[in-house]
Amino acid sequence: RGPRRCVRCRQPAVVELPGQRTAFCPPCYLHHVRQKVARTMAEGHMLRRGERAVVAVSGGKDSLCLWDVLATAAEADATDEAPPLLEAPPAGVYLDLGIGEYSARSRETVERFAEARGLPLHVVAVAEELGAGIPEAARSGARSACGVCGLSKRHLLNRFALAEGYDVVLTGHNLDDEAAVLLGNVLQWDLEQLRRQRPVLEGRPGLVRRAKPLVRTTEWETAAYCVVAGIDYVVEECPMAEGNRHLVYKDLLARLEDRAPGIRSAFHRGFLRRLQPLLEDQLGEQSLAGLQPCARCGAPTTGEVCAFCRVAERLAARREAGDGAEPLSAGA
Ligand code: Q46
Ligand code: ZN
Repeated sequence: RGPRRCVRCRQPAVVELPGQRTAFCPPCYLHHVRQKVARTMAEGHMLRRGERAVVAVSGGKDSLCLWDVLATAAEADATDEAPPLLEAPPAGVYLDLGIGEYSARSRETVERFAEARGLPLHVVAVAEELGAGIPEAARSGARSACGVCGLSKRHLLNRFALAEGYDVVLTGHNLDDEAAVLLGNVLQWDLEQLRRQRPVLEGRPGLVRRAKPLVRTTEWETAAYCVVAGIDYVVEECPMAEGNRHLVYKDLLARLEDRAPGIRSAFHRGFLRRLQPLLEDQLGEQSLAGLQPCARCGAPTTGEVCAFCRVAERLAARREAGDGAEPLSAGA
């Protein structure tokens, strides 16, 4: 048996997809990922013609892969097989989380990527908006680092997109992430989180649409894309991730996938087809009805003051009281 051949052009293959009987040469592999993303976006109605999108970039493989795919698609000529996603290469927005060296390296990586391709990049510093970077914010109270980080990302990306007039924020969540979040939500039977776990969260007054074009693309595929496309990305994990349950779920699913190739995708796809629509029917209206504008910032929230503003107020109060040095709350 000779060397494996690319399934598209019959040249020698360099990328063999685990669990799938396909292999590609470098250009056809990039084409394959771009096609998959284009299809996911079209089927999910993630972007409508003429809309402005911004890509949330972290410096990791997923978000840089996504940004590259979208920038390339916008430049592809109209006869290319991939349907055009955007009229112009999209801007990126980088959220500086204030996590020491890790954030500094991530920012440099994103800036280099943007500069080399002539893509517009915005930077939002969490410390400026929240009053402290993620590590300090986590030390100040009831939420874990990843808890404050997640809510700050959602809040600040939305605020940025609203202020700049973007129609949609695109994020680099991949299939491995989505399946791990799904497993976590199922283990807790968190029905409200399950209802909200969709590739597209439609916009409404005060909330910009959010979409995840990589929901069908695995982490392995985005890493391979970056290697083949020559994209330099931050390989190290965020130092605050330690002890994060998400990583445990991800690891469990990766081990399952080794034994039963395709199971992760079947798990996630089955949920989106079978269970999520039922939850939306049952719980959708009810959860929309409970939203009102935050008394401080106006963002839609279920309470009087949104979670982001509550953390910011807590930080400000501590600073006023002059105690910034409380130990990390265990297991928070
Ligand atoms: S960046 Fe933020 Fe992640 Fe770091 S603090 Fe946790 S949530 S692990 S994607
Ligand atoms: Zn608020």
